[in-house]
Amino acid sequence: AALGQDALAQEFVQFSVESGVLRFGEFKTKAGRLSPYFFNAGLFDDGAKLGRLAQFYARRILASAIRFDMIFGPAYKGIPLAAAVAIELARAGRNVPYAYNRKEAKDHGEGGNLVGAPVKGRVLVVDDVMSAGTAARESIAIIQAAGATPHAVAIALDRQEKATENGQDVDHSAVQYVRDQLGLQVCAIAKLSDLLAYLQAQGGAELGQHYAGVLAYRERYG
Ligand code: OMP
Repeated sequence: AALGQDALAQEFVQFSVESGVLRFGEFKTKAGRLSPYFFNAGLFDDGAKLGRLAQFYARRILASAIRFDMIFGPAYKGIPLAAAVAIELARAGRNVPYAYNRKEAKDHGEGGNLVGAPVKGRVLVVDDVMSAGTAARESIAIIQAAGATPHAVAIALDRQEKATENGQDVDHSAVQYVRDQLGLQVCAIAKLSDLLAYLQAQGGAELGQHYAGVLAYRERYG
């Protein structure tokens, strides 16, 4: 990586591109934005890739000043992420409880929508991507309903986009909104700016040709 760049983020972007997780083309995001790139964390789809992904999260989380008592993985995609990150944190000497939710209400057996450790204390949400911030708000509501404190969110990719409120774009970024209005710290392995730096560094190579389109997207929604 070039001087001044975030080496871990550059390494992660490269890993994501090589794994086919980060792709270029035309994609519609959850917020209805037409994006020239898409990050599909579900394609970290073997043990080695999932393990490596968890190492990236753990390094970022441990290097951050974020203090937390437990990990929460929002259904569905956050569940394997939270589990893998919990394993990796324990390996690094930080063994914390983890829990996740199910989307379907259960009226037999143990009951309730939460599985795993009791949801209490300062909770770190482990999720895949933040775009407009809708998923983060859903996790916050679940944690609050359990009587715990939503404290921070760890994501693989911060798309650095404007938040939406009631389906409308607003002037602040999703991360800004989550930090300032909802009071949660956000820690991302990589951001859109890291992806742009990576693409720019490819120059005339095939990947470098996506730079202009991704930059234009940031101008529009960033
Ligand atoms: P927000 O809820 O708008 O922050 O969007 C985050 C969610 O969008 C993620 O949890 C994914 O389900 C999905 N997503 C991706 O997985 N990768 C992307 O590159 C973009 C999105 C998206 O739809 O914005």
